[in-house]
Amino acid sequence: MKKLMTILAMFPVVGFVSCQNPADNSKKNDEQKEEQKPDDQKPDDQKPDEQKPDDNPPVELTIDGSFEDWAGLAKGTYSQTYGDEEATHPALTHCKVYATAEKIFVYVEWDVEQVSHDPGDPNDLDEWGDPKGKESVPFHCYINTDGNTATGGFSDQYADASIDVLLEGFIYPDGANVGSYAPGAFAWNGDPNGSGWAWAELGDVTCEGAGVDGKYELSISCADLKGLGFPVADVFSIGFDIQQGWDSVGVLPNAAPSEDNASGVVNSLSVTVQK
Ligand SMILES: [Ca+2]
Repeated sequence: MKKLMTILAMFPVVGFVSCQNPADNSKKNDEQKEEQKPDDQKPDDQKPDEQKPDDNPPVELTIDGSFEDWAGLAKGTYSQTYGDEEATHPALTHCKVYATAEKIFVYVEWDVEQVSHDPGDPNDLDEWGDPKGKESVPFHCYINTDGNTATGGFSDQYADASIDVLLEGFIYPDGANVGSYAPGAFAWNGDPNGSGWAWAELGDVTCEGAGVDGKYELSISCADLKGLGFPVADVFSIGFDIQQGWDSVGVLPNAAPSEDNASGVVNSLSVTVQK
């Protein structure tokens, strides 16, 4: 919407410049004086873009496990979806996504009755030296970074099958407590619009995460995604899953299976970057 306003705001300026003519009569000069008011006295629609008040400038949300700042976001600046209780994997119940040029912010809720986390024996370590219990609740972000439905894949969970980057991390990093999000990043390396678990390791993407049982917020660094070769387009899309023992129990967006759509798989959630 802001882009459209910018284009509209350009027309009076273009019109004014094209009217400048040294042979203008006095009436014209009076009109020019009227037009040449300082920018800050002009109506909003005649101000240069950089001086126009922006009702909804991009904001930086704080990842601290309290969610008040999400409630303050203006309608239309973020995307959200609610899970269908009849979905095949219904444990994720709601998500909101808000993106700026710097970060993608995610807020997600799940049904704690459907997601157990087993801290396990803290001395029972996996091959990386981490407690095995931490792997009880993997959380994935699937990002169609380029917004292009011809690239990426993973039709298993998203009908548009255009996921370019996967982030894989844990909601309970120590197995016991909700903690920050420190995922690994992977690029789709299957067929375009293909299916299967076909990902190639990319490296690290800086994220933060915080929350409580059933509610979580996280941020993803757009600069890091760009650095790995996956800049985030002005309109991109994203989806999420929460797992138990490496199987999805919650997927968003989702739908109830129907005659036309037996799997209940739907498109990833479209998000417009706020600038
Ligand atoms: Ca894509």
